[in-house]
Amino acid sequence: MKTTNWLIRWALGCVIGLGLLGPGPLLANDPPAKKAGPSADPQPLTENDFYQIVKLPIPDGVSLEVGGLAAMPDGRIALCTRRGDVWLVQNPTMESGQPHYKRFAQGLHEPLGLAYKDGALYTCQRGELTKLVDKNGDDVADVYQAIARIPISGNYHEYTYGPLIAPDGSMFVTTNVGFSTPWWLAKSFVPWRGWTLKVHPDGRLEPFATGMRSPCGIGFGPEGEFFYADNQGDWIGSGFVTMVEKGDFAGGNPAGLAWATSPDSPVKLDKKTIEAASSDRPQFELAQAVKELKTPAVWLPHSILGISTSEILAYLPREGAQPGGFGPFEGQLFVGDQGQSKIMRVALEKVKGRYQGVAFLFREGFSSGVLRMEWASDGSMLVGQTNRGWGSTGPQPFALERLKWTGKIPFEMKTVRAMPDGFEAEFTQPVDLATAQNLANYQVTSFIYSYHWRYGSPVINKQKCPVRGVQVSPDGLKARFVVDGLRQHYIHEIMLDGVKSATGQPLLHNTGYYTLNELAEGAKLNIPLAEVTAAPADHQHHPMPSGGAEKVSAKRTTAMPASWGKPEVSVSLGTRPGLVYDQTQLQVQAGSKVKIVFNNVDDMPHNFVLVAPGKANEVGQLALKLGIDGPAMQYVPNSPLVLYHTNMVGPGQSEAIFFTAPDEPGEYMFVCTYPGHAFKMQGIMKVVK
Ligand SMILES: [Cu+2]
Repeated sequence: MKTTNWLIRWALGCVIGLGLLGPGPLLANDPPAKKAGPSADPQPLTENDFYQIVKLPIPDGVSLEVGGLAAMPDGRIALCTRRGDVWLVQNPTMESGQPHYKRFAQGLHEPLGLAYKDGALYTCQRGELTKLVDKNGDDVADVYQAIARIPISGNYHEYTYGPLIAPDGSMFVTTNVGFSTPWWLAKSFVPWRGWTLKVHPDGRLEPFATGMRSPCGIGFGPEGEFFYADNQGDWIGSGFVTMVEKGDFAGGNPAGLAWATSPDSPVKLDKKTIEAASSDRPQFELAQAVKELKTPAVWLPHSILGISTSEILAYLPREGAQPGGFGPFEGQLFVGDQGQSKIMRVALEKVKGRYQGVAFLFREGFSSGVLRMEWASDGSMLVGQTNRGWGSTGPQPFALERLKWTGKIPFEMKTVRAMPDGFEAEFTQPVDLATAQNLANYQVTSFIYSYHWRYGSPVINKQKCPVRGVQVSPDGLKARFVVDGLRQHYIHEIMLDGVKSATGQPLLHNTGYYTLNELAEGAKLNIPLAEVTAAPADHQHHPMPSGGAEKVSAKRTTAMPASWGKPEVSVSLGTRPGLVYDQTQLQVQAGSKVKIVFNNVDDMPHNFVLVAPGKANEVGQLALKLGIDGPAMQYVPNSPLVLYHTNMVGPGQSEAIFFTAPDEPGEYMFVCTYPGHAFKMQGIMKVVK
């Protein structure tokens, strides 16, 4: 009976939702066949109830490591692989049987972008923007024409992305910096590395903007502006998306400024000005003095909303596409992530003429690293994937999948808008009034990252922001809440755990990250406000990763137990550049007294976490789930799978730990749980009788 009632309410909710969003597709499927639990609430739905991942078969023997995707007017999809091939895929939506693959071009140098225009395909090889033309209609390129040379030095990290073709026929191309010493430190060895370039139809290169470090993601914004996404690294505390205009120093990595003195450079900024500003303070402080430095429109907090930002795909009205055919998020951006095999959703707004907005997790669970997304002819999203040998949450080395909206509306924060005294969340379905009016269901925490030459950044200046009042709109689709202590330029984590839909569903994703570049103006909410309760003190302090022994637990003993006399096994374990330990096979006797000295000679923090056999990836996943609490917890999850661990050990530091080896023989694993390292940085500690 309950189930039936709920199904009716659910269906009603959907119809209401669709009605409010204007004409939309009819429900593609019946309501989910899940039964309501013993409580009055229905079983929580999952991402898969709303957006389904459909795998496309790939021909045997083909390493389809997708580097670029381009929709063709006839419904086919063209894709290039970083191995150097271009394929045409017929029937990618599998409406009439299996997809059919035809190799269109080969022998290209790591193409990482693809675009279609007027019967030709365009791709960026490392050192060239190339036009591919099939002259005789046999679906094989007969002409490989160099449109423009892109300078390369030969450094392994000099990827080239694009093109993205603008309405005027010019093409945006972005260039990765090279890496020098230490191995991760960006360097622009040749002109226009670390830049956005505009290539004109006559092949002329126009330097457009710099600050780029690893600009894998490029795309158009809501009004056709050029947007790009970057990856965490030196000078870049976390991934982000931002709009780029000519003359911007938009990413913040100064390597490309090596060419700012060139007469062709639209960015007149002294590289030394930036390098001298390296500090533990946030980027926006410097941006107030340096007008070219553009802080991100929207940050994607590291390890929470990805670790290696990739494609930007706008969900805008398209010719031939049914409005709303991919669900209720029109006007927003989808942003991929390679390392965590997932897609984020970014809702932008302009405040005082400048873009800012909120980012949410949208869909997890792809088979490999999400590198490229493109719209298929039926309105679904094609997702091209590769882990590039670096590893990704999705375990496959490559995949081509399609993300399909089921026609059901997930209960989500559709967007969050800045208000002069807080935020307004807009929902995809009406809320349940009782839970939406409960202030305890609103948690806001603000934080930011340091701007410095080191790799990445801890979360700094974290602060709890008390929520003091909430007003729900009469239609139940909006909740405006008053937040104390808003900070301009900061990321505000907005967690609405506990807010339910009128049909009793929890939010599919209950947390958004709003980058508050500008404070909104306008009327404040005139409602009685709750008293401020003291913010918990633990949110003020942010220990940098260190080898210090400030907190020694049962799993981390940094002084030899007095009863030992001396260790029975003493191991010195180090690190090497490229996310590896210097040894990956250790062996100890069961029950023996072990001392491990972990020497981190690398230039980024690492730790040593001994885990149960086969559990390195799982523990790595748990570490990622720590979110913005990760740094303070040394990225070590509180889990029985963790047996012993060091703290995060900074570059050039070391830490010794003492433990008794397990009694049970087996192949235990050790792993570094720093976000992004766990899938690569692993080893085995064999425990023998
Ligand atoms: Cu590590």
